[in-house]
Amino acid sequence: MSSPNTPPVSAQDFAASILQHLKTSLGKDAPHASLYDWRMSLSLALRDLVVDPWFESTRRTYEARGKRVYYLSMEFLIGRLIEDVAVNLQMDEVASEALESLGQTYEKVVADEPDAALGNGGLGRLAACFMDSLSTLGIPAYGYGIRYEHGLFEQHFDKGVQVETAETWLEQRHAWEFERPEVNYPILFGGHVADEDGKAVWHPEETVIASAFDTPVVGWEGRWANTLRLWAAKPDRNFDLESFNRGDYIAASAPEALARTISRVLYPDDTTDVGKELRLKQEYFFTSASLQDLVRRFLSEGGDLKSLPDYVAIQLNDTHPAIAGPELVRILMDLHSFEVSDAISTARGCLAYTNHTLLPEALERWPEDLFARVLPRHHRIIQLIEAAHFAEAGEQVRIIEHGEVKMGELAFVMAHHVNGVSALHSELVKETVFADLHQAYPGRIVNQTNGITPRRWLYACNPPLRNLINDTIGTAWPDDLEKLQGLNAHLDDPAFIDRFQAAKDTNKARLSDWLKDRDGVSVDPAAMFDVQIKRIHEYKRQLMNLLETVALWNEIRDNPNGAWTPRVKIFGGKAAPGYVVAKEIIRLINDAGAVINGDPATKGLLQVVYPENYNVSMAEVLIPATDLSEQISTAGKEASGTGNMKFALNGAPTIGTLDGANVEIRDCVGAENFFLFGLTAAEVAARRMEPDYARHAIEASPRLGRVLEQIRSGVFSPSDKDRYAGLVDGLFNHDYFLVTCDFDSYFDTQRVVDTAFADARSWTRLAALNTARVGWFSSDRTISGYARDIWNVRSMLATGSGDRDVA
Ligand code: F58
Repeated sequence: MSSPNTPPVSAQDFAASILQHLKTSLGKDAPHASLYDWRMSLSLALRDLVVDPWFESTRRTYEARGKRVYYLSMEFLIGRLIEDVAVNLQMDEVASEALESLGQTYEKVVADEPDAALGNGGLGRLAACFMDSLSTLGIPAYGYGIRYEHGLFEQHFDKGVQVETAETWLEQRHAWEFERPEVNYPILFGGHVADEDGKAVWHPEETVIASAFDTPVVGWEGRWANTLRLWAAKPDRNFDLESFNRGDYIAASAPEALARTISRVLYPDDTTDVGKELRLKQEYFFTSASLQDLVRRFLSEGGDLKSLPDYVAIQLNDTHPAIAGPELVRILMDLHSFEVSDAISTARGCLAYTNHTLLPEALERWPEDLFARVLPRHHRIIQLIEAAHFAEAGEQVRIIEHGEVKMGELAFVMAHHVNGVSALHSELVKETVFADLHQAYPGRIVNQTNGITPRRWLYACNPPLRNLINDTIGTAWPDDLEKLQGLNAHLDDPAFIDRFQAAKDTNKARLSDWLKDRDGVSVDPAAMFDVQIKRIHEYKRQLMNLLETVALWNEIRDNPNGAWTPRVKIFGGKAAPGYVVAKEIIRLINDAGAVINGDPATKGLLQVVYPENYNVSMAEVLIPATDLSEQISTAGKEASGTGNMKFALNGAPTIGTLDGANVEIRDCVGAENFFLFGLTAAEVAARRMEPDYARHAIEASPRLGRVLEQIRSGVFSPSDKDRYAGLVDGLFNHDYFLVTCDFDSYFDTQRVVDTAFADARSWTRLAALNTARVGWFSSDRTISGYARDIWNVRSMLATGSGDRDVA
C-alpha cells in the first residue's frame, strides 16, 4: 500500500504541461519567462494533478454521507507548497527532471515561492500538519480559517533590534487557491436585540460578506484530498455610487475599506488593547462563515439538523473560534426554530475544543461591554448557556464574570470533549485552569499529544536521511512512521552509522552554504550546531541559553588550552511586536553575539548566529542540520512543543526540561539518551513560594553572577552601558520563569553534551537512535486519536471491504 507509486505522468508530459501553463495561464513565451512565470507554471501543472483526487474524495464523501471533520483555526502556518504537493504525488523527481529539460533549476524555482505564513507559531503549524494527516488518512475534512492579506510580519534586525515590516505573500498571485466568488455569507455585527412576539430578534447594524477561497490539500500518494477553505472579507455592497458622483471619493470607498480590514492582517499578538474589537470581529467573521457553510452543506444533503452531530465534528483550535458555541445555538434557534435546550445539546454534540496554553494572559477574555456591543445576540445566548450549565452541573462556574466574557469557560461548557496537547499538559489542564469544570464534567478532558507530518518534516526536508531510511528499511514508513523502529537493528552497524553521519554532514554543509549566501555568515560545519528556534518568549528561556553562551565564552577565555568542543549557537525566532522584554532578549543575543564572534580568543570554538526572519522554510533547512535540540522551557509552561519532535525525528538529541511533549520524547528515546536538566513542574511551583529564590540562586552561582554582572555593566553594549540593566534586575527581582534557578543545572548538562559530542561515532549512534524511536510523534497518530476518541469519524479509504478504521 505504501510503496511509492509510479508518478502519475512522465517528465516529458509534465514538461509539456508546464509549457502549456506558461503559455495559456501566464501568457509568456519560454524565452521571456521570469522565475515567477516558471514557478507559477510549475505550481499550476502540479495543481492540475490534485484536482482529480480532490473531486473523487468529495464525490465519495457525498455518496457515502460520511461524517466530516471541520477544523476551525485562526491560523494555518503552511509554508511553501510546491515541494509538499510534489512529494505527496511522488512527483518531486519528475518535476525536477521536467524543469531541467526546460533549462530551469528545480531548487531555484521551489525557493522562489513565498511562505504562506498565516500563523504565529506552533498552534498554526499544528493545524497545517493536521490538514496533511487528515488527507493522508482519508478522513473527510475541511480546514476553515482566514485568508489574511498580510501573514506574519517580516523580521529585520537594525543594529540587533527587531524591526517589523508587513508581509505581502498575496502581492503575487497565489497559485494553489481557487476563488469561489459564488460562495458568500453575510456576517452581522452590532445593533440591538428586540423581543418580538416572545422571540428575540437581532437587528444588526453592520454586514460584511465572507467570500471563500479553496486550496486542495492532497495526502500521501495522492489517495485523498481535502479542502482548506479560507474566508476573505468583502463589503456587502459595492462602493457608494451616490457619494462617488458627489465627488466624495473617500466616503464612496469607506464601506469597502472597513470590511477588508477584517481579513487584512494576522494578529501577531493579543496582548494590546488596540485592535481588540477587530480581533473579536475576525474571530466571529470566520467562525460564523464556517458554520453557515457547513449547515448549508448538511441541509443540501437532505439532513435533519437534529442529527447534525452524527455527520459533523467541529474542532476548535484554541478559544479563537469559541464563539462557535453561541453562534451554532443562534443558527439553530433563530433560523431553524430549535428550543434552547435542544439547540445547546445539538451544538455541544458537534463541538470539541483544544487547549494550547495554561498561560493566563493567553486565555482569551473579552470586556463584556465590547462583546455585547459587537455581538448583542450572542451575549444573550451566552446567558442562556450559563443557565443551562447551572441547571445541568449545579456548578457556579461562570462564563461571564467581573465584566468579562471568558472564552475558555465558554469553549469548555459547549464542547463534548476538551483536549490538552501533551500528557503533562492535559493533566495540568485538569489540575489548574479547568479544575472546577473538570470536577463538574469528569471525563470531558482528554489528551491528544501533538504530532508532526513526516512528509514535510523528514521526507521532503531531509533527502539524504530519507534515502538512507529507504535503503535500510524500505519505503513504507512515510505513512506508518512507527516503522522507523526497524532502524534500531542497524544502530550497531558501522556502515549504517557512517551513512547517517554522511547525511548529517550533507545537511550541515547545505545550511552553511545557505547562511553564507543569505547573510554572508561563515560557520564551521565540523562544529556542533546547537539550535533553538521558536517564538521568543520568556518562558521558552532563550535568555538562559544566551547566559550559558556567555558563561561558556568566559570559561574558554579563562582556559584557552582546554579541550573545548566547538559550537555554533544558532537562534531563530520572532517576538510579538508589543512584547518589550522579548525584544530586549533578541537585542541582547545579537549584541553578545557581535562581541563573542569578534573575539579572537574564542574564534573557532564558539559562535553565535541569529538569522533574521525565522519561518517554516528556514526551519526546513535548519532542522536536518542540527546536532543538538534546545527544548529548555520552564517546566509546566510549554504545552507541548512540536519543534522538539521535528529535531528528534531528524536525528538531533535533545537537551531539555521535563516539559510538554519532552516528557514523552524522553520516554520514547530512553532516559539515558536525553540530556535532562532543571526543576520539574511541581518543583517550579514549590520554588516560587520561596522568598527571594532568584537572588539566592544567583548568590549560589559565581558563574552566573559573573555573567549577569558583565551584561549589566555593558560588556555587550559598550556604547550604552545601562542598556540591559533592567533585564538583569528583572532576573534578580522577579525571575518568574526561573532562569536563575535552572542555570547551573543547564550549564553542567551542556558540558556533559560537550563530552558526548566529542565521541563522534557514539554521538551519531545517539542521533540515529532518536530517528529510530520517535515515529510515534507522527501527526497521523495524533489525528487517529482525535478520530477515535473525539470525533467518532472513520477513514474513507477503502481497504477492500469498506471503510477502514483509522484508530
Ligand atoms: C502553542 N501555542 C504552544 N500559540 O505554545 C505549544 O506548546 C504547542 O506545541 C502548540 O501551540 C501546538 O499545540 C501557540 O502557538 C499561539 O501562537 C498564540 C496564537 C494567538 C496569539 C498568541 C499566540
